Amino acid sequence: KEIAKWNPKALDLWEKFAVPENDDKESFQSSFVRHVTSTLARSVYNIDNFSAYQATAHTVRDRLIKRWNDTQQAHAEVGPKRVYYLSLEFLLGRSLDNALLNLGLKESYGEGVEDLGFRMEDVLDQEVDAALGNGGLGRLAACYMDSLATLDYPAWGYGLRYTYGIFQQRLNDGFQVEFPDYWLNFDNPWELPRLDVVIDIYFGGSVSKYTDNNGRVRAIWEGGEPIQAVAYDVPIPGYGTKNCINIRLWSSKPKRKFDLKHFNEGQYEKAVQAQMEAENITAVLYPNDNHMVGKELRLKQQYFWVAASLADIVRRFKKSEKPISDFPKQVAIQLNDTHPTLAIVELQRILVDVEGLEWDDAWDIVTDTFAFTNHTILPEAMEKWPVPVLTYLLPRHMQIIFDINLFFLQSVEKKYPDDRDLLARLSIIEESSPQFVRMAHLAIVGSHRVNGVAELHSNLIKTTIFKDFVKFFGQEKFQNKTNGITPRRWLHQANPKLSDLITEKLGNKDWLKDLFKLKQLEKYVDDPDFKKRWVAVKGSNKARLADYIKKQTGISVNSNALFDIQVKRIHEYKRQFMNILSVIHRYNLLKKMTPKQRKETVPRVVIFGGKAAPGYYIAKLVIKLINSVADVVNKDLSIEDTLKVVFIPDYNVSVAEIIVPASDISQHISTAGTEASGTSNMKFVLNGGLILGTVDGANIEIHEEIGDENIFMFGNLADKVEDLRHAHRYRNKQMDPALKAVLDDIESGHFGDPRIFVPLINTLTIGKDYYLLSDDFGSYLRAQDMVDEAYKDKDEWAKKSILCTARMGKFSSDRAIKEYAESIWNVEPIPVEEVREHKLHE
Ligand code: F58
Repeated sequence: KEIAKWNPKALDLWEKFAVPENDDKESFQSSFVRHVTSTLARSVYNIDNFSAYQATAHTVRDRLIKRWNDTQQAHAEVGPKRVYYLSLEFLLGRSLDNALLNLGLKESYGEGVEDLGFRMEDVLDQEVDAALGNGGLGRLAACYMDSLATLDYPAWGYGLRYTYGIFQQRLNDGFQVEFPDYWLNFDNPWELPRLDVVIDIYFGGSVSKYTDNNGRVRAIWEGGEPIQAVAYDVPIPGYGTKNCINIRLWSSKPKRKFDLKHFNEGQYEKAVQAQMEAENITAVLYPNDNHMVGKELRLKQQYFWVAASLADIVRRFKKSEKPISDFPKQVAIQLNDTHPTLAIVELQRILVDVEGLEWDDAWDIVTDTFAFTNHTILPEAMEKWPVPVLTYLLPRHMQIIFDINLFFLQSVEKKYPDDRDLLARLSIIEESSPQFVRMAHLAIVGSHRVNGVAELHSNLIKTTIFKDFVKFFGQEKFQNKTNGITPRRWLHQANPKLSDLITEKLGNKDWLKDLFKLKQLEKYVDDPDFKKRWVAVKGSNKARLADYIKKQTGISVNSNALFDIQVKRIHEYKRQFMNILSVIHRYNLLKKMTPKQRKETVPRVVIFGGKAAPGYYIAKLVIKLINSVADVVNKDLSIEDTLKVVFIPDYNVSVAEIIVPASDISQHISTAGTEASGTSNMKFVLNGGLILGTVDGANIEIHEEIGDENIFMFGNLADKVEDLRHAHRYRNKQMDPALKAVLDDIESGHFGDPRIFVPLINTLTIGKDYYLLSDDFGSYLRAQDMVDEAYKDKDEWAKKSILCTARMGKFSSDRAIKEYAESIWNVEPIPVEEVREHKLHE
């Protein structure tokens, strides 16, 4: 408006030169060449695949920014309730292919690139993954952002911009070695630095009390050291919509560039120390999966992130000029696990200390705003922080936590007088020496909804770790939201051939927005031509994986063999150890067979992949054992290619996109009750791979959807696990003979120096076999036999594969997000295009 007043003709110019919406081939090519010459300072004479990737990425980025701006403007216009997803991890993977597909540009830009002398495949392959996450939890956050954007929800993600993402894994003599993942080495076209969005975050200092004009005692926190949080925005485009949402990642930066006092005293090192410490906060992603490490820096990361995010959220709310009591009507905040729990305390602090609200009024706003998702039941993963550390870093927050606990325990006591044990069990403070703050307790008390991530898991947390909270708060507060995955990345992008075949059969791409439409594929299960094409797609995906394996490991595998895959973080509860033990068992059987018997068996390629946390000794030994077994088996010509074992190094999102479409069988074999949900199980089945799994996590619901005939389930049930653990101590000698034979084989030195594996084997013998490998080994082997038998009937197998895909509608992250939106957040979609058109007509 100001510009129009000053120069009435200016707006016409702005209109004329607005970023062109043109998505045709020529517009792409002109933009590509412009970026090569202006952005990259290169020319046709010195451009390689990497520069071609950069030029393509920048062209797409221009389009994304346009949508991003339009979306933010439309939201500002309507002023809707927004949802904020706070996650310490967003495991996005690559962005270019995804953006091209979601924006509908893949074809025209693909042709455009080819005309200019490049192959789109090679161009896409230049991108490094954004690997700001460990595993399931971080990838779930990325799938949820895709669904939020696709379903037109006004949503924001908030996280940290780590300089180093999850480490790169390489193998040295079969052992894992870790290398830093410096993903920002080259420019990152997928982020928009917002150097003007800067927030000061304080640590330390002290609290003093004063009496305000109304005679009320108030607290002020002062004297802390400031560190700056700088915003970097990552646009997330929806599929088949103009909606483009934002993930805001914070990067830490020193407030003052230099400590002049030290510098003038000639202490240069001290002068830069503060600067380095500030930058350290967002330097590195902690590489643990399902395990708490109580590092002070980790706690600083958590507070830095939630304080910056809340300041940003409150600032945006205040622009609406609504009364502060309307906050929960405008803002829903989802806590992805307990990592952002300090946000509850920070909002209470802002409302009471800064806005001057009464405690109870503030607390109602806080609890109406937050909801909390739990992702694990494992005790070693539960976050707790020592009170002395919190007191020193965040003195005011520690006082507030004590007050929250006091008022909470008073209300418990009122309802259940004389139950001191109940008070101790529910308390947010663990009364040990030193005391600890139990973050899950704080998250439950400060939220209006708590959810688990699959039915079994949600029921288990209600009856075990959170049982007392259910008794106090009632059932309604505790819900289930079964996880989901985005079909855009995990079928359309990762498996283009299958996606094309499905689209051809169904007549359109509507299934990508309504996955239940896949049901229509069931009509064709007995159509020989369709089955043949379905099998051919699987075959070509297996050939693609075989090529990748050859390139990465040098191992040649036969792509007509059964591909049996277990890829996920390496953890004792996930039982990769049990898998490799069964491989040894298989190998020994094959060796004993006559050539004729061998000819009748189903050849297998057993594929592993996954990272072990750098400090997780037993998990690292599992990787070594897999590689040692692979060395022996793959060299043994006597078994005539009936078995190969492969460990694919550096498993990550983009590698998963090659692996997932290529499975015949994938394994999800956690001890019952330990895997909260699992999400790779969904990805494999959606791509027509069958699963071999335990009665755990989302396997159970997948089984319900796809039916008995299409899944191989085995093992003890969750309700037996506790008793079996107790029984164990007495019965080492009765170990399953097949298991014992395999352990003997390792100990005999058949797979290299057996001394290396002693601590691993001890987990089953001297240890208590906590994850019950001995109890499940027999039924596991029987299930494996059933897989072999079933695979012999190729026609039946093809039918199972089709039915798997056809029945996976439930596991779209769109379904999950709609459930969150309707029964937790109370937010509505805002169709950006409609808002803009409406605005134009005004
Ligand atoms: C995973 N948790 C669950 N945590 O293990 C898996 O069953 C579930 O499907 C998935 O969440 C999504 O709900 C998980 O990945 C982590 O990686 C945390 C990272 C930060 C430290 C603690 C573990």
